[in-house]
Amino acid sequence: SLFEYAPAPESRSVVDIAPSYGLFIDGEFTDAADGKVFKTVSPSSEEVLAEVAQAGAADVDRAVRAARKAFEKWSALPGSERAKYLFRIARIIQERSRELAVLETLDNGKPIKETRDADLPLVAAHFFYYAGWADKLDHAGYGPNPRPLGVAGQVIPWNFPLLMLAWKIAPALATGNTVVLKPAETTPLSALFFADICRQAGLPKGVVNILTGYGDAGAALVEHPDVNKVAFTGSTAVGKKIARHVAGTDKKVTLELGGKGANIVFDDAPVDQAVEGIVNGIFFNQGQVCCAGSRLLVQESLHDELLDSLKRRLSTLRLGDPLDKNTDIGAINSAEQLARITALADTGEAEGAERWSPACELPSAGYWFAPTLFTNVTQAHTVARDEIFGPVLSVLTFRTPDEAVAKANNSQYGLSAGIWTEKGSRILAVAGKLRAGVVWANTFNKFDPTSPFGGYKESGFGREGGRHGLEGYLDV
Ligand code: TXE
Repeated sequence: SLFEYAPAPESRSVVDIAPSYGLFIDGEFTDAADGKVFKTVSPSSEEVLAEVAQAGAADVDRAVRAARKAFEKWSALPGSERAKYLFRIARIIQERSRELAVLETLDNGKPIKETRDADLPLVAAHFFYYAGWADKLDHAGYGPNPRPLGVAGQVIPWNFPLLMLAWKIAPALATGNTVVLKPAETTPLSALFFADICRQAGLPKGVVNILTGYGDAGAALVEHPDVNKVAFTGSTAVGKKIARHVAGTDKKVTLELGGKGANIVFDDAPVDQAVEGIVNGIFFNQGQVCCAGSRLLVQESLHDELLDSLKRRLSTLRLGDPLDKNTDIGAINSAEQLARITALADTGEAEGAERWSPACELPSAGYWFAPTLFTNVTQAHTVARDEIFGPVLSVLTFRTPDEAVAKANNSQYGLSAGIWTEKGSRILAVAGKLRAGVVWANTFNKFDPTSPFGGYKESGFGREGGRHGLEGYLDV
């Protein structure tokens, strides 16, 4: 199918990384106004991949002005014309998906199995999906002539660099907005390759602008007076800062923040299938996933059997070179993130939770963390409450469905949850009581561009994906 196209990548020779890259403003690659640059390294080897321009406030201003100018023409195009560009971008992404998968694996550290089979197919799927909406906005259920907001300032994280870009840029362009996007400082490369794809697709200048840089550039973008819409995915702390700023302006905002997803396993669950779902839920992308199933809630009567199976399965996971097609667990994205994970895991141990990891050798270079389980965890433990954003699973138990729901909802976050049971009626009853933006049943971490995604509580607000994802970019 269109959405599953993914040729098998093999080696890094399929991607040609230049020694240095500029900012992408008004259709051209350009140096930062003050000439600043920073290096991006491969987290699996600490090898410097490239030097990248570091945007400052003057560059933000230049990019926003380019986007504003482009907005007049872009928003006036018939939707069917915008759709053509988006379809073209989607097809080029498919054609270049082998190269992009290897690039993403190098810059992010995640296994090629994931970039090839999950990230890239989903990136293309988002562009196809929103291309399809561009000429049907009158029929989206928002009344006639919904109108674009203007210039969208978008700031994204490093865990799914190209996919988060697709989640942000595809709906913005389909609805007639123009974009200034800042990728995360540890993963700038795929966004710059995307800029090249925009040129290849003949996208009019200024419709998409890419500013590589740090949080100060993100803040300058969010605070620029000529930005009409802010879309952010990242930490809850920065999300709150952004919300405070936006509250004093006429900007629209969507925020997709942290999570502490509960994966609830009832004693009638198919154990082997549940074990695969638990592994996928917390070790996919080394657990650096906002909707990760980082809390396992298992019914008491199944606890010992499930934990035995889970430990056996974890002992078979292969950690190592992310470009190896057999690798299950890649590198942690940065030294900072590794330090955060390490500190939280140490806190878990200090607070008395029981720590377990399978025997596995960590490579000497790069940033690595072994898959880790915490058992004997109570709700008071830090590892049961804080987002760890790493390959660390906290195991809690429950006796009744009501207790499972109460524990799952006992979190500042409300992004995701999973339910494992043979009983359909129980799935519906429990799902309806969970305060989580997405609830999976007998599966986990399944994504689809047609489904809205977003959080309750401190996981943010607004929805991305699906028809709901259009709403954040339209005045209706
Ligand atoms: O996030 P930041 P970090 C969580 C996860 C992780 C923690 C810290 O728990 O351990 O956050 O990660 C830009 N104004 N998530 O430090 O700083 C920054 O340059 C505007 C969950 O990487 O929020 C980057 O592009 N932008 C999450 C982006 O924000 C600012 C994904 C995210 O970085 C800014 C990532 C500012 N003041 C981390 N400061 C998820 N929801 O999936 C930084 N940035």
